[in-house]
Amino acid sequence: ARLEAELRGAWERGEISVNYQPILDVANRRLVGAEALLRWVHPRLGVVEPSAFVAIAERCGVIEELGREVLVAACCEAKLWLQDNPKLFVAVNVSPVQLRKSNFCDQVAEALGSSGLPPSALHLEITETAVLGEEAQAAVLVTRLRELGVQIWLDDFGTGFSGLTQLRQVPIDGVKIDRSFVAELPAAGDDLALTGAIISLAHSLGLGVVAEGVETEAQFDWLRERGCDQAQGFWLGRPLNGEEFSARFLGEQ
Ligand code: G
Ligand code: G
Ligand code: MN
Ligand code: NA
Repeated sequence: ARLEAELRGAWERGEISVNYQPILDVANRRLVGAEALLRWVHPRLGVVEPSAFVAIAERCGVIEELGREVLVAACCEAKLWLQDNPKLFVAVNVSPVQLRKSNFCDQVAEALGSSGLPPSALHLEITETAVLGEEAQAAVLVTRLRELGVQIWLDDFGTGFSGLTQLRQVPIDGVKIDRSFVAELPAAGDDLALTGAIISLAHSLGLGVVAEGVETEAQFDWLRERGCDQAQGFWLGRPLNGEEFSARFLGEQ
């Protein structure tokens, strides 16, 4: 309850910021975009991971405000990148709680409008579990969002026990393979077969594939051989604040 109280107003107090983790093209290792990730530096506890506070923010409703702030901040940051590399995108995580709000589409349009970011440079990451069992409603919302020109990617793919065929009625642009699958690569076993199957099936449906949590060169090589499109992970680059990200990745290619 204390953490919950402290979470209210944490953004306004400047304790929460947005970091950016690079996403690279697997074939040539060039930067294609970045995922926006929250970071809370708590005055007493130090860094609190999003895995520890996003759930609290969802429970107490703070996620709505926080989600809007992240969207605007990420769009403004990405707008700066485009001066240097007009093809980059920013990927923003969207909580199921945000998705269920009737004004979410308007929030996205507002963030695009106020930042001047071209819609095609914004990818929204929605989780598999947010869609599961609600495919029809999800399809309507995703269609509206895509009409704005943004891309929709399914995050944490593989953890929700859905099949891609089950999700076919939701018009997404691609899937992000959950890092728990990537962690098992390239050792032989079920995950090996599963990850390869996800890539093949996604491609056969015309979807893009991003592998998350790439921590070793061997994992990266395996993914490249399988034709995975994009990858992110500590081996390729850690999340950085906006300034560090620009210094490290822009103006170099
Ligand atoms: O950085 P970390 O591994 O702790 O992130 C854990 C989770 O927090 C991830 O599932 C990630 O999607 C989520 N997360 C990070 N930033 C955001 C955000 O801006 N909004 C939402 N809804 N989730 C986020
Ligand atoms: O669920 P989501 O994909 O949004 O989660 C992203 C989270 O994964 C971020 O919190 C980020 O810090 C974390 N992450 C990114 N790369 C790696 C990695 O290579 N290994 C591990 N363990 N976590 C990672
Ligand atoms: Mn994500
Ligand atoms: Na994920």
